Amino acid sequence: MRPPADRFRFHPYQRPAAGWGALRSVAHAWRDSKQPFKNLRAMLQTNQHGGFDCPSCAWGEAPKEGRIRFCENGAKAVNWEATGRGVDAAFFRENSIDQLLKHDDYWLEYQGRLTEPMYLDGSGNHYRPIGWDEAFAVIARHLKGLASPDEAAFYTSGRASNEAAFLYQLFARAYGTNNLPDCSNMCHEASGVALQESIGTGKGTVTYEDFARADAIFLMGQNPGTNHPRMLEPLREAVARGAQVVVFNPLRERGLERFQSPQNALQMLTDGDSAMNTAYFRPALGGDMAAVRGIAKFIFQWQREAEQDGAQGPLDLEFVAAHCAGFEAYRQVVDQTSWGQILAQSGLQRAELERAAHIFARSERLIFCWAMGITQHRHSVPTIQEITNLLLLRGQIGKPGAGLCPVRGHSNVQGDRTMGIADRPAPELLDALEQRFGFSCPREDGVNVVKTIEAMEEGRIRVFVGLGGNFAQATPDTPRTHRALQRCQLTVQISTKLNRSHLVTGREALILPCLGRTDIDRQLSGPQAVTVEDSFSMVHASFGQLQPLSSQMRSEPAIIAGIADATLGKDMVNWLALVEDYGRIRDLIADVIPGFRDFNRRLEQPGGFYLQNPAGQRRWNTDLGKAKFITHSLPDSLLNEGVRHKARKPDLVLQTLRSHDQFNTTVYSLNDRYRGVKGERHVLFANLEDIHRLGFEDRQKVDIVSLWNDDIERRVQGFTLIAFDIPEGQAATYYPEANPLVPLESYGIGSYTPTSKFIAIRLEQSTAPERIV
Ligand SMILES: Nc1nc2c(c(=O)[nH]1)N[C@H]1C(S)=C(S)[C@@H](COP(=O)(O)OP(=O)(O)OC[C@H]3O[C@@H](n4cnc5c(=O)[nH]c(N)nc54)[C@H](O)[C@@H]3O)O[C@H]1N2
Ligand SMILES: Nc1nc2c(c(=O)[nH]1)N[C@H]1C(S)=C(S)[C@@H](COP(=O)(O)OP(=O)(O)OC[C@H]3O[C@@H](n4cnc5c(=O)[nH]c(N)nc54)[C@H](O)[C@@H]3O)O[C@H]1N2
Ligand SMILES: [Mo]
Repeated sequence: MRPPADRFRFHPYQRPAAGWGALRSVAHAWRDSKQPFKNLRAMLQTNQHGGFDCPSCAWGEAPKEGRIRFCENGAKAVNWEATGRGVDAAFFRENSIDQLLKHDDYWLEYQGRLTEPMYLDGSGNHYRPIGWDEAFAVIARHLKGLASPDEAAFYTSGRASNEAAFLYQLFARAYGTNNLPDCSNMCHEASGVALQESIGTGKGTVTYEDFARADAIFLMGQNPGTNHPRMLEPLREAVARGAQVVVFNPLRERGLERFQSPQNALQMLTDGDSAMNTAYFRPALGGDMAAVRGIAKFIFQWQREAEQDGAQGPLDLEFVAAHCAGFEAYRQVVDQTSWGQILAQSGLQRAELERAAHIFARSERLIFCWAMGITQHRHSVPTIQEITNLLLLRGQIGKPGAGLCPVRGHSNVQGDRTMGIADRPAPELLDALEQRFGFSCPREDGVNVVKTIEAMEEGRIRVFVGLGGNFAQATPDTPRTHRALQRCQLTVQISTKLNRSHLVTGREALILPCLGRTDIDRQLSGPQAVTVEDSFSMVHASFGQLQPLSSQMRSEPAIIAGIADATLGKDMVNWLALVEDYGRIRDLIADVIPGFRDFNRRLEQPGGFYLQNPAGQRRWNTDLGKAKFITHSLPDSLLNEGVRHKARKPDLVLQTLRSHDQFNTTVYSLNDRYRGVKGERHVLFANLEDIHRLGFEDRQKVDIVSLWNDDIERRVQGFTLIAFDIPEGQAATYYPEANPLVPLESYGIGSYTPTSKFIAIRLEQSTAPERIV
C-alpha cells in the first residue's frame, strides 16, 4: 500500500512549536493507524501508572499525576506501532526481495506490522512462512556450527525491555561471547565513556525535579522540540520563572525558540506562545569543546581578578579541594589555550562566550543537557569531559537543581546497558553472572557496531541477530555495511515492522515478529508487565493495552528464550520457565544487577523507583575516589586525519539529523514541519552564500560526495539544495538517507561512535536520473 505524501514544498514555518500544529498532526497519525478507537484508549494510557511506557524517547515523567502524558511524537510512535495494517505470508508471496528493495524506508514500514515468522532459506528470492520451533532450530543449527561463539553478534536496539535485555545478554554470555553491539554505540556511547572516567558513573546525575530548581539550563546539540517534546514543558516553566535557558545549536530549532503548550488551555485558546530561551549561540559543528573552554577561560580570569580584589570569585574552591583531582593541570591547559584557537574553532565571538560565562558564573544551580550534536563527533569524549570540568569548577554536580544530563534517545537504551548489554562489560557484572548461574563468562571484550561491520566484512562474524532496530540503515557507510551483512551465513531480525534489514540479509535470513510496547503480552501466568529505565534512572513498569494484531507474534523474552533453549538446552538456565512469569526474570535481575534488590515489590510504587546515582550524591567511583578534571588540548583541527591526508579541501561540513516526522530509520511522513519542508527528504540545507560560492542555485539538485583517505567513492545523488538559515560552511540533511557518506573509520576517539554530525563533503552536479512521480 502506497503511503500518503505531499508535493515537495519549502516554506519557513511561522508558528510556535507544539500547540495546534501538533494537535493536527496527532489527529492525522491517529486516523491513519486504521484503528482509531482502539488507539485513543492506548494514547490515554501512555506513561500512566498501570499503562505502558511511551515507545518513543527516554525523557522521564513529570511527578505530577493526572495529566495527558504523551506528546505529538509519542502519539505518532504509538499509532505507528498499533496499526491495523499487517505484513503476512501472502505479502511475501506477492513481493520478492528484489521488488521490495526498490521501495524506500517510508514505504517499507508503512506496510504494517509483521505478523508471522518468515524464512529465507538461501535458495530463492522470497521469504516463506516457518513455524516458531523450526525457526529456533535453524538458529540453533547455525550457532552450534560456528567455529567459535565470537563468530556471532547479538545487536540490541534501545526499545528492548529490561527483561528482554537481561535474558539476551545472559544467553549471549552463556553461549560464550561478549559480542553485544547496540544502538548506544552510535548514540550516547561517548557520554558513558566520558562520564565513567570523570565521575565514576556513565549516567546523568540529575532527576526530573532538578529542572524546577535550576537557575540555568544549558542545552547543547539537542533538538527537544522534535526528539524529546515532553522536555519543552519544564523548559518553558524554567523561562517563565526567570531561570536562564541557554542554547548552543547551529540551527535555530523552533522548539528552542517558541512553544505553545498543549497543557495550557489559555495559551491554546488565545493562540499564544512562550519564549523558550534566554540566550541562543550558534557554534561551528564540533565547536562546543572550544566554546566550553572559552567559558572556563573567563571563569579563571574572573577568579584571578576577584582574588586580587580580595573578593569571592566564581570558583567553588571548597568543593574542588574536597572532591576533585587534577585541578591544577586543568587550569594550566585552559591558560595555555589561546583565544585565537577558541574563537576559530567554536565559531563564536568572544563577547558571546563572555555572555555565556556570565550566566554560568552567576547561576547557583545549573544543569547541562546534551544529545547527538555533542556525541557524534570525533572528539566527543573530550568534549563531554570538558563540560564535566566546567561543572566541577563551580561544584555543580551532586546538589539539588544542578548536574549533568545526557538526554538519552531510545526509550530504554539506558536500561539495556544497566541490564548488561555491553560489548565491554564491567568485570563485576561477569563475576555476578558467574556466581548466580555457575557458568564461566567470556572475559575478552566483544565487538561494538563499527567492529561488528568490520568483522562481517572480513568474514570473522557469520551470524547476526538483531533484537529490534534497523542495523542495515542506522549504521554508517551503507553500501559497505550492506555487503558486510550479505557475507553472513544467517541474519535474524526480531522486529515489529518491515525494514531494509530484512531485505539486505545473509545467505539465510529469518524475520521473527514480536510484540511491541502497546501490545498485551500474555504468558502462562497471565498478562505481563515489562520494565524500562528513563534518562533520570527511574525504573518503572509498562503494561501493554491492545490486543495484538496476530496470535502468531511472540514477546521478545519468549523469542529469546526460544532461541536459547534450542541452542543451549536447560542445563544452565531453564529459559522457557522464566518467561512463564516475568517476575522470575526480575528475581534474577535482582540477584545480579546492583540497585534492583526487591525489584518486583518496588515496581508497585506509582512512578517506579529511582536507581541511586553515586555521583549525584558526591560519591565518586573513580580510581582515585574523586571526581576528575580530565585535561585535553583542543584538537589541532576539527577535520580529522582521514580528511586532512586528502589534498582536496571540503566545500562544506555536513551534519545528519532527524526530521520532525521520523523516529530514527522509521519515517512517519516525508514532512519536516518546523523546518518548513513538505513532501521530500532528499534535501540539503545550506547557506545561500555557500550555495552561490560553490556555483549552484537555490533548489538545484546536487550530488553529495564525502572525503576520506581511501579509494571508496561515497556519494548520494539528487539532493535538492534549500537556502536555509544555517551558519556558513555548514550543511545539514536527514539520516539515514545520508549514511552512505559516513566512512566506517570515521568515529569518535574512545567511543567508536560514527561521526554523523561532522562529514567533510563536496557538492557536484546531480547525476541522479529524474524521478518519475
Ligand atoms: N520523534 C523522535 N524522537 C526521537 C528520535 C527520533 O528520531 N524521532 N530519536 C531518539 C534517539 S535514538 C535519539 S539519540 C535522540 C536524538 O535527539 P537529538 O540529539 O536532538 O537529535 P538530532 O536530530 O540528531 O539533533 C541533533 C541537534 O544537534 C544540533 N547539532 C548538530 N551538530 C552540532 C554541534 O556540533 N554542536 C551543537 N551545539 N549542536 C549540534 C543539530 O542542529 C540538532 O538540533 O532522540 C530520540 N527521540
Ligand atoms: N547518520 C546518522 N546515523 C545515525 C544517527 C544519526 O544521527 N545520523 N543516529 C544514531 C542513533 S542515535 C541511533 S539510536 C541509531 C538507531 O538505530 P536502531 O535502533 O537500530 O534503529 P531504529 O530506526 O530505531 O529501528 C527501527 C526498527 O526497529 C524495530 N522495532 C520498533 N519497535 C520495536 C520493538 O518494540 N521491538 C523490536 N524487537 N523491534 C522494534 C522496527 O522493525 C523498526 O523498523 O541510529 C544511529 N545512526
Ligand atoms: Mo539514539
